[in-house]
Formats: sequence, structure tokens, C-alpha cells
Amino acid sequence: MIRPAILKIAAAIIMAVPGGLGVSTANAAEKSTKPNIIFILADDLGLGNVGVYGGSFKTPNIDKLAGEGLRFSHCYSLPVCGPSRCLLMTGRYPFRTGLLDNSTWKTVETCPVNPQRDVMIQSVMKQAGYVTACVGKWGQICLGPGEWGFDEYLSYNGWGGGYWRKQIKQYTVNGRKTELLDDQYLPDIQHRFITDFVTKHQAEPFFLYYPMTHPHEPFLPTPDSSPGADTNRLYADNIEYMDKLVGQLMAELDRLHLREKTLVIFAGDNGTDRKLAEISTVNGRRLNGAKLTMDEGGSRVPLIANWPGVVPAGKVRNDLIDFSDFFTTFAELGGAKLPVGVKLDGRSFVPQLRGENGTPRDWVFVQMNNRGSTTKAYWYVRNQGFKLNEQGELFDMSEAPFVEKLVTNEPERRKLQAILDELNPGPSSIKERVTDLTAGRKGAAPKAKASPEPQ
Ligand SMILES: [Ca+2]
Repeated sequence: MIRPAILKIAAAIIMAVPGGLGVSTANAAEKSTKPNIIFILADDLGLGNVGVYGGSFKTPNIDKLAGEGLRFSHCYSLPVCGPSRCLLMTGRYPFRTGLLDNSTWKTVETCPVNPQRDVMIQSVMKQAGYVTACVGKWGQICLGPGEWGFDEYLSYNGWGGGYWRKQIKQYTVNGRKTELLDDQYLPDIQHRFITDFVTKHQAEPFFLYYPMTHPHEPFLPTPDSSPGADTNRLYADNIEYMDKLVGQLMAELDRLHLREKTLVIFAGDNGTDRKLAEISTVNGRRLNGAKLTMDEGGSRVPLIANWPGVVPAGKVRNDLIDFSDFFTTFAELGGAKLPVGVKLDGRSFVPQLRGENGTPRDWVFVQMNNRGSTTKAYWYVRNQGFKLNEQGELFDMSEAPFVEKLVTNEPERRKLQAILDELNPGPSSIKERVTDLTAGRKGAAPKAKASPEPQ
């Protein structure tokens, strides 16, 4: 049971959007001017995994996307899947939503976020006239894509390794459980679903969220792998297959003559897997940190934007971007109204997408929790030159992502501390959120059950 106050908040949020969430108020003329948006999110893909970033892997299709579009050098996700995805879909930092770690939220009662009080970007886009789809990994946020407002979806619950039947037996298509057969490769099924979706909806604005399976471990041979490949080769094979799927999607958009009407965003959801950081170098150098760390390699990820005729071609920007920015950016592009009464943390980078300077953010914020704990949280705020963490350690970031140097610099410390003071991301804020969320529910305090899977 959810207490009346929470229902009131949810109702207020919904009422604040004309027509209510899920009901489009855009007319046909308005719809025709809205761009399609495709957000491709690779799983555990750091800078060192993409050729155009100086990475040690072959990614010709992604490199081409960047060559014909805009590449950001300083985009920050969170260090692990669930929180990163929740941040990008809600536009709110983890201490606000309560989703700070990668637990498996089995039920809505134990899940910090809830569609009755939290608004995700797909609902906002739908209200603006978009048809929405989610294709790929879900499972680290409670419920499913349908409950969270996607019109159509193909999803599987899991933390990684959704490739072949030996890893995953079933996936879900628009609420229907479907068997993955022995000879079927789930990433290819996902691609076919996407092809059908964009073909079917080519005449109306669509918002497609594509959280790809690749290249999260454990790795199995791809349909293109040679027999006997070792782990490092399999890793490269999986990155190359991911790249091939991106190329196939672009080919579909070309076939449908949709490229000029479609913004394609490609990003990684967190840094490279720790076990593979050694071989995921940038220009031959190893990054400091990897996935699940609070170092630069945990959260600094590839971000590429492509939209022929709108996004400038072949440019690189070093503006700071963080994962809260997608919500406001997509909403602005879609002419969507932002939910009223909800504190959003993002800043739209639409001006940069249009080739203007805009007003880039001065800092990014990154936070991660120890699993199931509301007290052991880690966070930092970072501007272009320095980074301050929850322990008060200040780092000179001039040699990042390779080196982060502990320094003393009082003016910089004060500047960053003032930002943290205003955010107040510590245990008191988190506890308040969790208590508020669970006060009216059966069973009181949430026992955040840790996932048996580490990532
Ligand atoms: Ca991930």
C-alpha cells in the first residue's frame, strides 16, 4: 500500500503535465517537426573500448558516427549499471531517487523508485507525441519497461550476458514471455525488433531507448567468432559485434531516409570492466580506475551525437556532460513539458548539438553506494580542473583520465565544497528519501536485497 501523501505527489506530477502522462497533446503538424531520438547505451564500454577515443579495439561504425557527428570527451555516467540507467531516465541524482546501488529490486516494495512517484523520460516524451520503445537489458530497476511507460519493448532481466540460451532462457516482448531458442542470438533478435519498430513508426516521432547487451561479460562467441578464441579475443569479438549492430541500425535509418530526422546518441553506461581494464587503453595508456570505482575510468564514458544537417560533423567538445543531462536534452528536443514539482539535475546540451556554444555545466556529480546501505555512499564533484570527494580529498585532474593527483588547493576546495554543500548528497538526504518512500508500506524499512550477481 502506498500512503496518500505519495499518491498526492504522483497525482500532482501527472496533473502538471497537460493531458496527464501517457496522453499525447501534440497535433499532427507539431509531430512532423519533432526529431526522432535513438539512445544507444552500450554496457560496460569505456573510452578505451572505442577506436575514435584512442581505444585499442576496432569500432569502424561507431567511429564513423563520431566522424560525421559530435564527440564529447568529458561525459560522466555513474560507475555501475542500475544507478547510471536510473539517473539517465529520471534526470535526478541517486541521493534524490534513492537508487544508489546495483541491487536486484525484486519487488516494487523494496525498490527505491516507483512509477507512481518517479517520472522517467519516456513518459515525458510520450506526452509530447512520441511513440516510445525500449529494447535490451532491464532488470536493475524494478518492474518492467511497460510499467515505466514504454509503448513497446523487448527486454530481458539480468545483469549481463544476455547473448545465448545457455545464459538466458526467456525474454519479454510487450508483456509476453518468449523462449530464446538454441540457435538464436538475442542481440540479433533485438536488432530485428528495432528494425520493425522504426519501419512501423517511420512517419511519426519515435523515442527509442536501446540498452544493448554488448559488451558486458560473461563473453560467449558471437555469430562471427572463430572457434577457439581466448577471453581477450572474445572480448574484442563482442565489441566488434556491438559495432556491427550499430552499423546495421544506421543502415536501416538510411534505408528509410530517416537520418536527417533522427538524433542518434551513442554512450557507454559505465567504465570498462575491471578485469579488462588492462587491455582497454587509450593511446596505449591505461586509465586510472575502471567500472565500480570512483576514479575517472569508472564513469568517464564515450558519448557521440549524430544528426546529419543539425549536429556539426567531425567535431569534438570537452564540455562537461553528466547522465542527468539526457532527460532535459531530450525533453527540449521533443518540445516536451518538464514535470512540475520534480527537482531535475540536468542541463540541456541542445545548443551544443546545434553547433552553438550554449552554457555548458561547470561541474559533474557522481555517486555510488555500497550495496544495500544508505550510509556507505561515495561521491565526488568534478569541474574541468579538480575533483573533490566525500572524504574531502581534492585531486588535480589535469592528467586525467590517466592520473589523478592528490593536492592541496584551498580556493578550489572551497569552490567544490560549496557545490557539495548545496547538493547535500550525504546519508541524511538518502535516509530521508528512503524513509519517506517506505513509511506507508507493508514491512517498513527496505531490506535492499543484494543481487547474487556482482555486476
Ligand atoms: Ca554496465
